[in-house]
Amino acid sequence: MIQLNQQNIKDIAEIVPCPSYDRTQLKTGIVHIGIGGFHRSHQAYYIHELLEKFGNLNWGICGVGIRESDRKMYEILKKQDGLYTLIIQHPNGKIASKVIGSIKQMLLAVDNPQSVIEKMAHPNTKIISLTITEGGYNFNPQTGEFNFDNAAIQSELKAPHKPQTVFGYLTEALRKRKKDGLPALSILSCDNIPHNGTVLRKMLLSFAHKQDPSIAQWIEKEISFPNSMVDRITPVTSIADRNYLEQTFQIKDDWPVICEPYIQWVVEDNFSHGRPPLEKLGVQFVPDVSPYEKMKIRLLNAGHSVLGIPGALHGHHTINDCMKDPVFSKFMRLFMDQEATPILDPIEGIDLEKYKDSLEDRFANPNIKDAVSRICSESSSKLPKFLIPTLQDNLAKDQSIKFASLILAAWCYYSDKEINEKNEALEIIDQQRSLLHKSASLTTTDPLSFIRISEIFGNLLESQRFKNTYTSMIQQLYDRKDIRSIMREMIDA
Ligand code: CS2
Repeated sequence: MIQLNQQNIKDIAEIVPCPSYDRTQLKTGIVHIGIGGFHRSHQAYYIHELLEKFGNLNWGICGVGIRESDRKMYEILKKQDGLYTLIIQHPNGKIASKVIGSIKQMLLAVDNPQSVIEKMAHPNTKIISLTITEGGYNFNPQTGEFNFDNAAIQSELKAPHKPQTVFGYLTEALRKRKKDGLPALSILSCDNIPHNGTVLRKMLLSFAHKQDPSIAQWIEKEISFPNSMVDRITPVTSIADRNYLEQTFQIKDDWPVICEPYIQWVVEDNFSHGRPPLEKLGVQFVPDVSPYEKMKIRLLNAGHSVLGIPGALHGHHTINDCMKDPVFSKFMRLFMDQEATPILDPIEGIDLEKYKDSLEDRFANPNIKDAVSRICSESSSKLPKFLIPTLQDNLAKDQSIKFASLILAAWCYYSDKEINEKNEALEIIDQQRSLLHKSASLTTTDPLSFIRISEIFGNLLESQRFKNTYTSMIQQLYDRKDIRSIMREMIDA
């Protein structure tokens, strides 16, 4: 067995493709906060390909973990000198593995906060990018305003030199850049949030303004926050994936990444201090990302939840299992055709029918095995971005709402019972799990209790049509009609 690390790279290169560029010469041009599977299958992959094919060594990545829960990744990447294997799983069974070398190092903020600030404020750093999940932006979904009632935020406001959250770190690092007379940089959000750059800018400015108005002014004037749409399905790495590398290649990689072959990145071309020439690899730089991100979030991400939530309740374990079930795949397509597509604007050069067909193929990839538990995780921050706006748009336009409403009713039932219809415990990962459970468990006395969580559902209760549709679905579920039968009746209607 060969341990994946820089020292063994020559031996490993005889088995799987490895970086051919000189990693010792790599400079850190990008500091990335949130080194999970997705960053490693997407941005770090693109940068690796850039280094590999065009040898532009100024764009290496330094990963940053802000939370204690990032320690495992930190330790593994440290042991492996930032190297990891990307395993690309094609639907036809072909597997393409390669070792990615674009992450030069990783820093763990809880251990060494100063090293993170210095790296962000280093003259070579031109971009700080982020994948901090939909919930990481710390805003109230109902008002869209920054949430100051957060204990960590409160403590950083009082002690600017002791940052704890992304907002504290960014502000402290930018303060140092300004003080050192360094040029500004770009802060690039790579999360599935509509107008992700604009939202991040607004949140950071709210925070910075309260902490130090002079730095807020500087950020407002100097820093760009490009919006971007990111896409590559990246399931959670399983033990079987690690075993695959060990058994097939005798390579020991403690945290490889699995992904589909498809990859897309559409970025607003608005960078304060330069950017890597990723257009050479097919990244689309456009003046306005909004139509692309809306299409992706309202079709792909929502489509995932439309399969995942009822899928979990029924007892399907993966998204491809849901797609194999004709009731689920048809239901999802009808949701896309009848509820999501009508609220999308046409996009030049994109045929929405083909896009939806390709989503069906991607979801059905039998080798991705994307767990419904990953899709359902943090639904409380995903659905207000992926699904509820579609419901609201359709209510306003008097269009179909039944498919999306069933997903909310199913989510209520799922949150109340916390077991699936086969009596197996659901794996529920959600910061709001107890609130969701508490509200859902009042449903038998108040059928709308779940929807009263206004931070998630906004003003849905103002619509009588929604209340009627949702209540009739809740009744069916609580009368113990199984989710699949309800879906089947809806697709047959
Ligand atoms: C998924 C996304 O988390 C989710 O619910 O829909 O992670 C999705 O797989 C990616 O955005 C694909 O680009």
